[in-house]
Amino acid sequence: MADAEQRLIPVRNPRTGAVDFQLKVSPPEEVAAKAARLRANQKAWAARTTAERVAVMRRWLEAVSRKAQALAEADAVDTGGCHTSYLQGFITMGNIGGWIEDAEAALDRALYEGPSRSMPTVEVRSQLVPYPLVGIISPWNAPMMLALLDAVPALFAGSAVLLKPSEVTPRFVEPLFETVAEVPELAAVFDHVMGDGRTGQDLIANADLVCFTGSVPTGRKVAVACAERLIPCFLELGGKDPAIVTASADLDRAATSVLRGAVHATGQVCFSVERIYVDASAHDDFVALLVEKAGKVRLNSDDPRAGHLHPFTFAPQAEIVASHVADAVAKGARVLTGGQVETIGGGLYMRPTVIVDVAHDMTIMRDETFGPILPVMRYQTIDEAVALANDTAFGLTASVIAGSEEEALPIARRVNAGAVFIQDTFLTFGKNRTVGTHSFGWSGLGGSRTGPESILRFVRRKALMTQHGPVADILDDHHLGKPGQPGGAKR
Ligand code: TXE
Repeated sequence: MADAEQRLIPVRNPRTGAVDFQLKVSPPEEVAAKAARLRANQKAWAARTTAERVAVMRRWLEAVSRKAQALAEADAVDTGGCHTSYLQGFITMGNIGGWIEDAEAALDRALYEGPSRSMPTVEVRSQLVPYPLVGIISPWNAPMMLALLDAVPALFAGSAVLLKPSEVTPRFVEPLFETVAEVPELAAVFDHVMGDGRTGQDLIANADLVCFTGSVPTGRKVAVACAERLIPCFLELGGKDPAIVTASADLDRAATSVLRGAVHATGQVCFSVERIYVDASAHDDFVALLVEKAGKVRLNSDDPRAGHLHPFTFAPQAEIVASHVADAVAKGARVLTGGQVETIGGGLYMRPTVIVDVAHDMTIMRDETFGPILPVMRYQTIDEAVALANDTAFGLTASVIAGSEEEALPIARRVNAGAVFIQDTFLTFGKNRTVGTHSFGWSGLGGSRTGPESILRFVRRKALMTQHGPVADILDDHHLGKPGQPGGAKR
């Protein structure tokens, strides 16, 4: 296709507000051609043993470690200089390195070889067959991490991967795929296409399985498109994650933890704390501590590596956050600190925003805000706290901070969320390859993206079944087995 015909998407720099990047959209025929290339190459990738794939990924890990700095810099330009951006090199290395250690065992544990328990003369052998082409549609927050979270286990499982990153944060893609190009066996099965939702739909039209991270409305469209094709999709959507602080909690510790959990990455994290419920007797002291600590948080407007909060990565997000604050104020809430979108050097910033006198008829307590907001609401009883925490369409994570783990655990067990953090917030990274979780409500759909399950999502389990006994005769009344025997017909 001639350059003149190529669709371009202007990309805004979150720190300056200037358009300093033009994204070249992959036309549908390019998406189809890349998908066909990956699909053809995937056969050889799947035919390798897991140990052989691990050896290839080890070389990729070395390439990533040589480029860790450039990857972090690109991710930081994309996001506006998020703390997590500067850790991207290490996070990616941890992701690849972790699966190097765990992939073989996780896949082996899914295999069965032995007699059938219901038909003892039948021997069963399982075989894991990777989905040929996994399509990944990723969002603008933590752009590199969320692009690779699903891609890496899919590659270890033996799938090929075609990634479509968010059109808002495309700069990390070039250095990332330079590392991929250093490992030809990997480049044969891992590629990317660029564009917006249209390209996302083109990707779905070519994939055998889709992993999506992003908003609920777009997640619905992705699910519908996958349903039309009858291919599996795994959705990681938003959250409105609650934190409960009980009367006996160490309030200083609680305020420190809740503040970080709510404002890290300017609150642009799916598992950010977005609602805080505090026992009425501790409410005022807790709020005072929160305001004091929030006042010490600095913007990184002067230097992306200094300060704590970066600008909004996606300019429209600032409007969403401001509208939630305005709705709360209009309904009687009070903003104690922050609350204003500040334009500094072209970037849009907001300081930690502590809001009290909030209620559940306010948008800020119902919809994902995705900003540095700390709406605090008092409760009278633990039953009320649990009811408020569960009064949501979402259920990604939650936190309970009490006087002791013994006090917090029974509360945590009653909260509807895929992971509940006890005596702290923001512990999602602790799950990684250790434990799988299922999101509640609108926060997700499909198997877990953490724990051993996360790699098993990319394989179909096939059974090879050998009959070692006599074959059943249709003319025999008991050909389905004798009543009461294993496998026997029930009368
Ligand atoms: O999401 P979108 P965005 C929430 C957060 C934020 C909102 C919007 O509240 O304000 O989502 O963020 C691609 N078919 N979260 O704009 O629109 C799009 O190109 C196929 C929660 O990032 O969902 C991008 O690559 N694909 C969250 C990806 O979908 C389509 C993470 C995500 O875009 C498409 C980020 C379509 N019709 C935002 N339309 C979390 N859970 O972490 C768009 N896309």
